[in-house]
Amino acid sequence: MIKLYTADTPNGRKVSIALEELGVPYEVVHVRIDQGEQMSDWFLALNPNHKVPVLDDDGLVIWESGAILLHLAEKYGKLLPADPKGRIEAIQYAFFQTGGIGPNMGRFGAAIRKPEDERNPEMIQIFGDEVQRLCGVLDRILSDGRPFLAGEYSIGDIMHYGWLSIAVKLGAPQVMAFPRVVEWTKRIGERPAVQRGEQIP
Ligand SMILES: N[C@@H](CCC(=O)N[C@@H](CS)C(=O)NCC(=O)O)C(=O)O
Repeated sequence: MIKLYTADTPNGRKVSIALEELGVPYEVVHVRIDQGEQMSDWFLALNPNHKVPVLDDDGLVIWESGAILLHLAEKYGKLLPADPKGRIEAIQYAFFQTGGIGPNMGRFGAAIRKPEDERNPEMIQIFGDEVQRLCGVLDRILSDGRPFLAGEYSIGDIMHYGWLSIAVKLGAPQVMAFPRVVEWTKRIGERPAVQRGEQIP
């Protein structure tokens, strides 16, 4: 049985969205990161990096959302194109997210959520500009009319969706400046499996 340790965050939801898309049964453990539960001994034994998501697949424990999605896609033979070029493209987009949109949107969000008297305008500018630049890159990729990043729907799309869908819902100008990115985010959000995965936990 698959056990997913997650929280109501964009990174956690990547995995519930993928599991819903695969139609695989799984058990959910809600890790209360709002209460610091990720620092408890039992959780550190699963992930020394104290972050969700973590997947326990019958004793095989995996952390880092990209590694988890790659494992699931390979195990169930879905969410990765079958042809070698499409397959490595999907993996490339998954890596691109963990080094790009993930950390930059995370830090941008943290910077703008600070109380007004603690806000650092320089940090907001730096991370906001980088988010906008990365959205411009995605826009350029989508400009050839492809419906999804690697052609067909893949782990590369799921990795990007969580953060970008929040930004679109909030109307963040860094993302709204790129209609193709907004459209692609909405296309993913219409999938029933995505809507189910977004309800977890
Ligand atoms: N690179 C990691 C990022 C995971 C991550 O940042 N998780 C956040 C929630 S979105 C977390 O658990 N934060 C708790 C902490 O840092 O202590 C991944 O892709 O899995």
